[in-house]
Amino acid sequence: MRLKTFAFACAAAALAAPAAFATTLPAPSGPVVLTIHGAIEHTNVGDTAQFDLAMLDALAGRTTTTKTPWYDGARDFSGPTISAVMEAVGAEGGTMRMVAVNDYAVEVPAADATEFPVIFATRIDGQVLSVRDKGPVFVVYPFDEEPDLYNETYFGRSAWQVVEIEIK
Ligand SMILES: Nc1nc2c(c(=O)[nH]1)N[C@H]1C(S)=C(S)[C@@H](COP(=O)(O)O)O[C@H]1N2
Ligand SMILES: [Mo]
Repeated sequence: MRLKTFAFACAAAALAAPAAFATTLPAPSGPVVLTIHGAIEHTNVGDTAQFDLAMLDALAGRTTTTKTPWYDGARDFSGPTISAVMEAVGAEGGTMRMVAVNDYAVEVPAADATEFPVIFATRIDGQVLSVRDKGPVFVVYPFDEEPDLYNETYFGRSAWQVVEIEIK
């Protein structure tokens, strides 16, 4: 019985291995919207992981319908989950330092992404978020599903116009 369990665990680990130990990401072919560096295992341009929009779209994502302090009423935000992006780069740190185009930066605990389905929204109501309108990447918490998050702590972590993330 114990041996069987062990054998099963080995088979499962072997199956998981190609993804878990992949050392490269495909290179971006379109305009780069997000660059991740620091404590990551998987890189594609030097020691950074760079994503174009198509690469972000290929990751597991979701649509979060929620009100926010920044728009009238509830809107549909969609994009990859932060956890999917962190998995894609093999993030190993406990903190994600989000850096925005206007040099706003905020440190977000990596645990937020495992506790809640936080997304890097690339679209609002199906339209690509332009830099003029909080794009290319906007950190969106599921406020309507998790009302306890609707406060200044999480508003501050709701960085918009994010272009760079340092994992540390
Ligand atoms: N890119 C960017 N994102 C940002 C900020 C910023 O200045 N730039 N401010 C943060 C903070 S500290 C809070 S509380 C809210 C502020 O939203 P408000 O400017 O609408 O009050 O957005 C967050 N996201
Ligand atoms: Mo804030």
